[in-house]
Amino acid sequence: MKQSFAVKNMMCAMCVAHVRKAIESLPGVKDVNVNLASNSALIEYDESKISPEQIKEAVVAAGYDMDTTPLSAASDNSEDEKKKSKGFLGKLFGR
Ligand SMILES: [Cu+2]
Repeated sequence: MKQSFAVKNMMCAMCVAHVRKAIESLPGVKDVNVNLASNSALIEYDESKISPEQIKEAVVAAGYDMDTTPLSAASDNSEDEKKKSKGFLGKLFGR
């Protein structure tokens, strides 16, 4: 499962490193990519081993905050792709 979550209270690269460390040290987390510009963390995790709530706990323990509801941008990627191809086909058929 790969999802993006909103992370709050990050101010600089050090914060990003703290948040990343807190998340990546958790069991069940395979990969973490924390983005300061978008205040988000793209997390690849095993949902049978860890929940967003548990990930949030680690982020809060590190001094930051995280939404447990995934950002739609990450989970809706396939939807966007569908829309794009629909538009492309629409153009192709002159609609
Ligand atoms: Cu900082």
